[in-house]
Parts: sequence; structure tokens; C-alpha cells
Amino acid sequence: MKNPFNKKNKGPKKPLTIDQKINRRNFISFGTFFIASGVAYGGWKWLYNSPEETATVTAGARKPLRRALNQTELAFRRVFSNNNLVKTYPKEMAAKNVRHNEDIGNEGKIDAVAWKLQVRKKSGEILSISMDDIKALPKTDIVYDFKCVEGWDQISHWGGVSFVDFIKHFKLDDQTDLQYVGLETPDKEYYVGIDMPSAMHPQTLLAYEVNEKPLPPKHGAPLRLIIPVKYGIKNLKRIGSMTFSDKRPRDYWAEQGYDYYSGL
Ligand SMILES: Nc1nc2c(c(=O)[nH]1)N[C@H]1C(S)=C(S)[C@@H](COP(=O)(O)O)O[C@H]1N2
Ligand SMILES: [Mo]
Repeated sequence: MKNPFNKKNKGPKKPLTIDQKINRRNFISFGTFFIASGVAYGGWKWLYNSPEETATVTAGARKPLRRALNQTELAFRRVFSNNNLVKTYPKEMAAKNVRHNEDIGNEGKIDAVAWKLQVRKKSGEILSISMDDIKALPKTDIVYDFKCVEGWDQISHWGGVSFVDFIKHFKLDDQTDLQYVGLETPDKEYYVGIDMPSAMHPQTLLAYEVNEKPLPPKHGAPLRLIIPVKYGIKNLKRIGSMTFSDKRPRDYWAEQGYDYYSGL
């Protein structure tokens, strides 16, 4: 029976020869490749020619890229919950040789006895907190997979006071109505801004131990931030000061074009 939908209807179709089949496949794959490359090149060119964002708290990224980063942040913040815990591991799985990365603002000697954490409240009032004050609080440990944006990760074991316990003890509860916490090294060379929900995540620590021993200088003695819901860049070593604000605090890597939120 003739197929009424086949307009040309020249009888049975001649099967393609092997050579014809190969030619056709080559044509399709190369065609797809050229179109895809064109689209990719066009997209890249568009991004490349877009103006750079106005330098504020964030800088160094093309405007459309920063818009995308900020949109991603909004999407992630909507699903962020302090009930979602980062996966933890038994302490036997923690690395004995803990990786060490950059030390901006964490160079040179620091006197841990003279050191004081400067906490500036929104009223302008400043609390000076010593390591003894901090160590008097209950200690919390965490063993989790620390992730650096440079592409490495490592299961490591940290100990210190949970950020939530710290806030409660020093009666900073009203400060947590603000949207951000800012942390800076004593010399102000390295600084990060953390959104309040992430700072108040139950696994966020002000850490003074690694593998149950005092933090060595290279890991941020006497006190560093360990924030498992963020990439390594936000885990500021050698904390000098802490501030609270509704505006995004300045952030070292966000000024270089990185994502401000840097969540995991
Ligand atoms: N003061 C300070 N803190 C910092 C950094 C830095 O350069 N200076 N680098 C960050 C980055 S990119 C990473 S991955 C971690 C590395 O911490 P570690 O050296 O203890 O492994 O520290 C973070 N905190
Ligand atoms: Mo990093």
C-alpha cells in the first residue's frame, strides 16, 4: 500500500551506502560543533565586552556575571536552612597533615596573650575579648570536608566555640538582627563579610584548635573562623575584629571578582 503522507512517493527509499552514512554523520557532527562554537564564542564576546561592575563592596566582575552571581545567591538563600547540617566524619578520618593555604594578614608573629578580639556593636560600643574568655566557653568540635575554591578539599578536625554560643554568652543577640557579620585580620589586610544566617548556622565555629591541639600560626592562631557552609576563602584566619551591619561588609575576594556569598 502506498503511504499517503509521503508526498514524493517515489517508491521504496534507496538505503544509503556506508560512505553516504559516514558523510552524513560527519556533516552533522561538524555542523553541530561549528554552531556550538559560534554560540560559545558569541556568548563569551558578549560577556567580555560588557562593562565591568561599578566597584563597591564587590568589584572586578563583568556586570552580567555579577548579576548572575547575585541571582544565584538569592536562590541559594531561599533554600538555606540552619536545619541542614554539613556532613561530618569520625575524627579518625581527619587529615594529620592539614593543608595550609594563603596567609594574607596572617604573616609575622602574633602575641596570643596580648591579643584581644575587638567586637564592635552597632551602638559603637566595643568589647575586648581575650582568648581566656573564649576558652572558658563550652568547646565544640567538627570534622568535615573543608573546600577551597582553588579545587582542593580535605577532611579536617577543628575545635572552638560555636558562633551561636559566643553570641549568647556575650549578649550579642540583638546584633544578630542585622544582616551581616564582618571579620578582619588585626592588620586589616584580609577581611570577609558573612551573611547572618550562615554565621548563625549551628556548625559555624570560632576555632582555636586543629586536631585537638592549639592552632599553629599558619592556620590562624589564636582564633580563626571555621564556617562549613562556605568555601575556604570565607574562613578568615587570625581574627582581629568583628562588626555587625545591614550593609555588606568589605570582602577581600569579592573585591577581586569572586562571588560574595561563596556558599556551598
Ligand atoms: N587571614 C587570612 N585568612 C584566610 C586566607 C588568607 O589568605 N588570609 N585564605 C583563605 C583561604 S583561600 C583558604 S582555602 C583557607 C586556608 O586555610 P588553611 O591555611 O588553614 O588551610 O584560609 C582562608 N583564610
Ligand atoms: Mo582557598
